[in-house]
Amino acid sequence: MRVLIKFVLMFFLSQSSFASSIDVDNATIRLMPPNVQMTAGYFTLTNNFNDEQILVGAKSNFFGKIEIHLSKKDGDMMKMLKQDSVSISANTILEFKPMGYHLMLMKPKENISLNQSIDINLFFASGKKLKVQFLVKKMDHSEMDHSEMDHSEMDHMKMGNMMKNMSRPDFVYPAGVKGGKNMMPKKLMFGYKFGTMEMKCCRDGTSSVDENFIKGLSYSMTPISMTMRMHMMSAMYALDNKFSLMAMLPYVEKEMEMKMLSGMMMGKLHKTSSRGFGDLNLAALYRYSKKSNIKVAISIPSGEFNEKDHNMSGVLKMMPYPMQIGSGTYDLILGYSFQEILNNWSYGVQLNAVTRFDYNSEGWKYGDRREINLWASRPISKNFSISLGFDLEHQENIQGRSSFRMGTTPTWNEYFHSHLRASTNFGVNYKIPNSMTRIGFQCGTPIYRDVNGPQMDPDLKCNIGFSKMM
Ligand SMILES: [Cu+2]
Repeated sequence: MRVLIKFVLMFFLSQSSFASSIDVDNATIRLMPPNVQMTAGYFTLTNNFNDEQILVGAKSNFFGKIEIHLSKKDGDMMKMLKQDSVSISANTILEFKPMGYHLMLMKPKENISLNQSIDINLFFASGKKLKVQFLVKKMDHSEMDHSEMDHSEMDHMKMGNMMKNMSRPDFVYPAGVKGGKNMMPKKLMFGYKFGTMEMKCCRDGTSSVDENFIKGLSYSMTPISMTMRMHMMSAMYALDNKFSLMAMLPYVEKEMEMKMLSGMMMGKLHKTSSRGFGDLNLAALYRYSKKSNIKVAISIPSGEFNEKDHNMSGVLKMMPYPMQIGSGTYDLILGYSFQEILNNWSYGVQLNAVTRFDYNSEGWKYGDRREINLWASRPISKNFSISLGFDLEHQENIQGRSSFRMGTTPTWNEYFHSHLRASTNFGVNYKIPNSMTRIGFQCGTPIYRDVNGPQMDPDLKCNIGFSKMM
């Protein structure tokens, strides 16, 4: 009995002396929207002891589960790490605050309301506990931590996974795949992509044809090669978790080498070139699910479609369809992207369809286009990933007829533009450590092509892309 009294006495004494030596101030719980099943608790902890105190956990009748977390910046990402304990050195103050240590309060028994006070017990390694009254307050969301994100449909573990995924080099699509991926809400992202395509003459059906074939079709000129370079500038802003807006503007450079097949200048080579800003693309992205999104875009005819250059005789002439920079038409672009990120690899698919409704003022339009792009990526280190891809594109013929059309070269023939082409692609993604900048590189070469020709056809297409989240 005496032992019991002594024990009880000791318990109360130590309890009270303990409480006076550890002070908790500003205990606050962040008010969350009603459907959110998770929030965070913050407070200031003062250790007046002459030795360190170790916080090992917290419990409350109000929450099904409480964990101690530490938010940490890892490159461009905030990560939350579960802590088994937090040590508070002798005679120091430790702040539990956004972007730092916090209590992760999960599975509330009922909805939390403003100014409600909730008791939470803090447990220390010494075996003591401290009862703290927390007050529910509205906190602004300017600080970036987990509560800024939408918790309504994901639990903490999934969110942790998402953040882990976003810091992976293969989170961003390979450079040859079109952009358009929902990012963090209220974030602005800039992108620059440089693409190049080398084309050779010529191909008809599934086999290549030479200049004699083209001469046999009574053309007096043939293209020999063509190079296309595109500088694509893009900006994306995420309105919220569901919607993002995107604008893309290309600067295009084209060069074509021609050869005279008959007449006085037979055998003569000639180069023509065109350059300028292409068609502006305005897109809305809608996150359809956690792994997929839908893109609806309008192509605005900001690019020139009556580019001229000097011909072999030095006369300024309208250049054929493939050398034009813009389409001259308002076009609808629909896209769908899916990406799944697994433990040590990821894969994705993207579909794109360009539909052109109207003819431009010169009386023609480019054909519709359908594309499918598949890829699989694998991180080979923290910052590098490699990818293998496959794409299939179907391009339709030009419709209508330009009033400047000439019968001298196959590039002016509206029926020599449709093709079905399959390519394999290889790519590398690199995420600059501790930065928000990513670089991607991808090259592809055709493995199957069936063209309406004679038509020029690419041997190699390469893209290098940069993106930076602000
Ligand atoms: Cu947390």
